[in-house]
Amino acid sequence: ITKPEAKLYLSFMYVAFISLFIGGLMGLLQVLVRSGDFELPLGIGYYQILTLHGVILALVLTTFFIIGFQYSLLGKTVGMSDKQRKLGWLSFWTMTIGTALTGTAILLGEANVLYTFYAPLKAHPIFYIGLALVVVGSWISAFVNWHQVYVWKKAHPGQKTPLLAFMVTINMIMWVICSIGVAVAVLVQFIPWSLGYAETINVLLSRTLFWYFGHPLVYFWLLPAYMAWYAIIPKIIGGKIFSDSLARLSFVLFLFFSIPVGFHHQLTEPGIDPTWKFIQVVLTFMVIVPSLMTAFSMFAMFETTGRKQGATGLFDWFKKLPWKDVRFVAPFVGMLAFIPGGAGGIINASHQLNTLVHNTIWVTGHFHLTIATTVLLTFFGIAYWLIPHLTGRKLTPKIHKLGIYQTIIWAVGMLIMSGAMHIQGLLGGPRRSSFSEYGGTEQAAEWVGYQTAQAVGGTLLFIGIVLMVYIFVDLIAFAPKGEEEYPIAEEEEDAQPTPQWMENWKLWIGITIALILFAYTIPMIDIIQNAPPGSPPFDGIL
Ligand code: HAS
Repeated sequence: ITKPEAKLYLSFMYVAFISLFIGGLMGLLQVLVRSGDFELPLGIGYYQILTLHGVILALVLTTFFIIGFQYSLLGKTVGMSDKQRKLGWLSFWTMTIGTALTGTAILLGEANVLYTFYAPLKAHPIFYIGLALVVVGSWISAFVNWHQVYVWKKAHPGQKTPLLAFMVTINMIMWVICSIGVAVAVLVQFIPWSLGYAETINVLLSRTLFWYFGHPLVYFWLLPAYMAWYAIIPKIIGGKIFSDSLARLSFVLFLFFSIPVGFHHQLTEPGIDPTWKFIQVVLTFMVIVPSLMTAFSMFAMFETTGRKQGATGLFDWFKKLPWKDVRFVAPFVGMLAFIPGGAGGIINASHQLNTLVHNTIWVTGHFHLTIATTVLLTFFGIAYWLIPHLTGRKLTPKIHKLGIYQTIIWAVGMLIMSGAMHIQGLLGGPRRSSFSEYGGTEQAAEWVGYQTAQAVGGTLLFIGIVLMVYIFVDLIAFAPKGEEEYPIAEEEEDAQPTPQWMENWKLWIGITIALILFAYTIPMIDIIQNAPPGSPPFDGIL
């Protein structure tokens, strides 16, 4: 990786880690407020900090980390030209300006609409314009990524695209197809409405367009973590990729089934025919399959590697894993968290069970296990080698140790916070609410202990964030100069060759679009034709 390239990739990382700190601080304030023992000073509103927390962590940190990481993967596997790098900067600045606009609207208290910005909650137009710029910037990066792969393919006719480049291509195809939904909602519905050109807004249409985007969004977060699990972790533990074809197939399945499933976020919403909800629930169960394939693949890779290193018996291979290497330990804890996190997702997706957990703080517990543990710990695992690789420094034994403490603090904090959220959710505790005794009801009194536990867990998580930011700064500026490897694994020697049809992009995109049209056309016509008179804006009490 050349110096100018490293500068580009690092810029994305700076924004990601600054976001981590700001978003984490907002999270700390929230759990403290919800414990009932703390009040926000200076007239700051609960929904102001909740919006900042959600937007800056779920949308900004993730997108910046992912795009920076993906650029580096492609730079490493297929190369990056000067022109592509310049366009890379264009994507960075477009996204950064968008983030600054959106952030300003939130900080001024003009956008207390949370990260899902459901209508009829209404924000200042700058909030939506900023978000639109973030999406446009990410599209520029998608086109740069595809161009990088295209140029490589032209220079290497008949060769299969390197696995990581194939994975980035899929993730960005999924991202562009799904973000068209949110772009339409923002440009056609929200911006004209917030500017006063449209008096009303079709609420159900805006929510449906949001979730058409919102569910694949969670896989846009997950797939870069899977890239590391499939193709980087094997190298770190001294093994090889279990199966190149299986890894590619699981990514293709994600492309098919990530998008036509948004209704599982809208199961309790009126105005959508139950048949279509049922169909999208079935498709949701299909998107579980590639994660189960990944789980299988990880176990197989761990066991094969351990046995090659001399492990015998049923579970000896487990001991052979490099337990002192933070590049492995952090993502591994992330994998462990995905076992309950994924099981929770399956519960959410089951229509009848969803009626129990929907809009309760159980859902918050679910996504703190998935995005805030599985994905984030994997991103930290990547940062431990990527940052020193880019800055020309060494990951020292001291940082390995600190990183393992960081992982433990995170795991314990999350166990307490997310565990308490799951239980409180089952007891009916609502999500997205500040502290309240609800008029002294008995049920609300039951929740208070769990809210205190969330404050304890959340405080530990904030300590974890401070430690992670310290590690980041160390790897940027203070760690000793040296070379850190960019670990990309090879395939097993006896692997079957990956079939040519794996790269039939027209077929993959064709099937994806056909599934989307099948799952969405009729309900969308229904939602548009039978729209009730639009809702007036609701921006009174926040
Ligand atoms: Fe989810 C709500 C369903 C996965 C994130 N989800 C959310 C929200 C977020 C989110 C942010 O159906 C809240 C949105 C909002 O604000 O309203 N989710 C699922 C399903 C899955 C799933 C079926 N979610 C994720 C991932 C996320 C994420 C991943 C972020 C990255 N989710 C839902 C539903 C709702 C929902 C409903 C709406 C709820 C409502 O009513 O509002 C599946 O993809 C999960 C499949 C995963 C597995 C796990 C496989 C396990 C693996 C680990 C293996 C471990 C190893 C370790 C190898 C089946 C791969 C080795 C261990 C040794 C011991 C050696």
